[in-house]
Amino acid sequence: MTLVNETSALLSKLGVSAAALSAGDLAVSSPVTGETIATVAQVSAATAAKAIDEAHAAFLEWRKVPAPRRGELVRLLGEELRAHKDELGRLVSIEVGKIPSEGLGEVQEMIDICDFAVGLSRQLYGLTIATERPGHRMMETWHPLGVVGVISAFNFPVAVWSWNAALALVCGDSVVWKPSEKTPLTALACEAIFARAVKRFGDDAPHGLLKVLVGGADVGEALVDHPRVPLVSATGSTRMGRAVGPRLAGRFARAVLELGGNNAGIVCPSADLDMALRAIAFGAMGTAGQRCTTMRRLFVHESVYDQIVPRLKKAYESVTVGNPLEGRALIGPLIDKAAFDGMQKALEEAKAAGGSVTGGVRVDAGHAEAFYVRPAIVEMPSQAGPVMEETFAPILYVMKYSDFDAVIAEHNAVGAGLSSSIFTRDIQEAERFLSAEGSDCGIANVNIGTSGAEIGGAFGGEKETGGGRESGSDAWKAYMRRATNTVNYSKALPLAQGVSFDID
Ligand code: UN1
Repeated sequence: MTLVNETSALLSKLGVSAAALSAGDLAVSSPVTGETIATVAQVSAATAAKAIDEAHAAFLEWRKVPAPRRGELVRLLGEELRAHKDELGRLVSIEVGKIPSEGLGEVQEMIDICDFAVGLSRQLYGLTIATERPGHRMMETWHPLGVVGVISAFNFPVAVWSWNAALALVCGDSVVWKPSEKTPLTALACEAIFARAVKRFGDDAPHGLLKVLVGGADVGEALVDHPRVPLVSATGSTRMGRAVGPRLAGRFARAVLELGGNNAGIVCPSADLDMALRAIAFGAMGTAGQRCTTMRRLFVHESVYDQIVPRLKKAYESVTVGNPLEGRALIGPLIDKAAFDGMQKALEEAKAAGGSVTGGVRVDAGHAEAFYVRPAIVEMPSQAGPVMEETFAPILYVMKYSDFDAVIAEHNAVGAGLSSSIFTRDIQEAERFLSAEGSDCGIANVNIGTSGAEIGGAFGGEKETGGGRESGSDAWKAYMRRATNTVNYSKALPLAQGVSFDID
């Protein structure tokens, strides 16, 4: 079966009509072969504004539905995702080039966040607070916020939406989603899956609870500027975040930003080297380096450098790169030519800065417009040049260290502070890495790599990563507004000493 036919068959099983695949002028190509697999319709900024108004009307109804009942809708969404996991996972593989286990893994993250949010729908707790006033009670109440705008990136085309949507829905919000222009098909599939859940749920889910807006930058801007969108959760590049953040701040709207990651690992003298090697290989090469949590920098203690780096190079040279839809490739393609060019540019800069490059060359998979590349490992004399920047491709910069304090400082010296890990069996090193003077990232791990964060923890980072938090822990609070309520059940109204009003 051709890729076009398979895509169409998958989408029809998922509930998207074949007509949608040739409905407009946005060409969707699969990075697996580089061929165009659909041309879908895009909405205008005016249509986007209308959709936001409809989502706002839906919010006004949805906020009145009790939270545990809202949780039931998300439970049904989780069921539908379970039932369609294979198809949606395969579609992710076709649209972004993930290997099958990663395409399915992404859908599993969606299922997991649904389960989490269902539980959360009965746990949107506020505190009861001791008041200084006699005969009073003080408490906090969490209320639905409004329309939540979601802007997602190509690399997690469905999971990021679900981390936001599952929470937003149990919190009583409606959702307007602008997926990456590179991945509209998986977004249309999610819309259809959600529609099935709504159908099973019943009439108390208002029309317009989820709007998917396929479109360009003007649609993103419509979402960012619309006064009825109190929160925009945007995942993507730091450059995108720099454009979105100030515009939201300008109208006092909230932002959940998940931006770049220039994540590092540190291998200490006492590390279990086999374990470290496996974790580094997975974290640095997995998803062809196109995760925000990809390991991009590695600091290795000089005493173990020669035991680990040659083995790592061997793994880089032998890993199978190829078509993720057939065979046993562990690394699929880059998303497009721009990604390949960006990688080559970074490697040239690294060489100019004294780096020694292994790998990084294009792999011929028989498709002129598909960009497969052997992952690159670059031994650097110091942390300089392209090492300071996130390049969204499989490049691991390796540096030697000798002093623990100095390596922590180097680790923290880059702009993005998303994920980090240390490999050590020395408890003092491990604890110092996790302490206030250790890693400055939103995710800090011991003896496990930088990627593969579970949905139960709050996902996000610091500094140029945007400071946002999605998914687990208390991330839900960003999707609600808090009121502090004070109730006076006494017969008196205490005012400041010496203050009284003549009201007779
Ligand atoms: C991302 O790359 O945008 O921790 C998210 C991970 C995944 C999420 C990555 N659970 O690698």
